[in-house]
Amino acid sequence: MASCGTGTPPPPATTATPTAPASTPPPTSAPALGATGSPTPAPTPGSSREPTPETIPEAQTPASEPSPLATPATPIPTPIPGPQPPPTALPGPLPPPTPTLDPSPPPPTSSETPTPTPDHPWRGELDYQVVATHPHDTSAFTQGLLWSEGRVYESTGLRGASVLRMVDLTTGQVLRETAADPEHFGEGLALVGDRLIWLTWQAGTAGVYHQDSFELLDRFAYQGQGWGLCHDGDRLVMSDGSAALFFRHPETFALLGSVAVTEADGTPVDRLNELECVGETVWANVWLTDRIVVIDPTTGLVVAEADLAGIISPHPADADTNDVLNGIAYRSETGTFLLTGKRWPSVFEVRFDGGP
Ligand SMILES: [Ca+2]
Repeated sequence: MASCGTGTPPPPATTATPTAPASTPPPTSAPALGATGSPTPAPTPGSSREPTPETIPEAQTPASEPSPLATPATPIPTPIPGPQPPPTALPGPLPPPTPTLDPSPPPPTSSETPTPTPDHPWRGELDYQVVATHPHDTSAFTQGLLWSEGRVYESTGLRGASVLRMVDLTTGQVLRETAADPEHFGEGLALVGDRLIWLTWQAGTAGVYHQDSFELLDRFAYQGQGWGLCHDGDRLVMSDGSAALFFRHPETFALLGSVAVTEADGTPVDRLNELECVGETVWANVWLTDRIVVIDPTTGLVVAEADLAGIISPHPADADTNDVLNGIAYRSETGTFLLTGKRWPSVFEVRFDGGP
């Protein structure tokens, strides 16, 4: 499981790159300045809050492997009136299909508006309490976050600065770290057994690292973009910035299927980002917002949501629109969640009313 573990924590690495722990601000429940739980409207071009492509890559280009919900990048050109080409001969026997490493995902498994089920009834908006505030490296452009065996595992983005880290929660000290290829932009992170799987945004490759040594053990190739990743104990669940979740084999990374994620009224929930598998649900950050959605992966239905707009003040995104809420890790032994954001000064430990 990506989120739980009771074994003995590994000893601190001698090769660790210590990072000065950030000071720990007091827990706060003050409202955020200007933040809302609603999706952030597109920034005004030229404004100081306009995300830059370099630091908000997810908005830069469409996925090379369009998701079932993706919008075509260019409009279909209107045919120009004029002489028509001669009729094309009827096609002959088609060549056998060429197998691909990672075929396009199948269409969403449900074509009807999903409805809450007795197993996953609508839970509404979740209230929460901050039970602890921990330091977070304000240079960490957080893309993936998980908890295992008493440690935080975090992956960060930005080309030339993407790292995979083992971090002490209470001090913020980096206990072990490895860097991505400078050409790679790090993305989501999941744990399968003792192997960490770390996505890249556009490079189509995921690194497989030993949880303790951070030794690079393997690589998986995939098509399309990598955003969030979590392991539900059976399958990997992956996001690509669209309103779809993709399921992959935890050992081979083979694509197993996908599901369209929607609100109760059928509206697609776009921009799914960092993920956390919690029991039979998938929790997801919605990029550029303070909203976390709880998804039933069997139907794609959002069964609950949380508005974290008030968890930090001043809100880092008010100073830099890139610095949004992103990072969910579940501590199964305490039933609490660790939540942070890109270059946020704190990791907030939160308990949601009613439990996970
Ligand atoms: Ca996570």
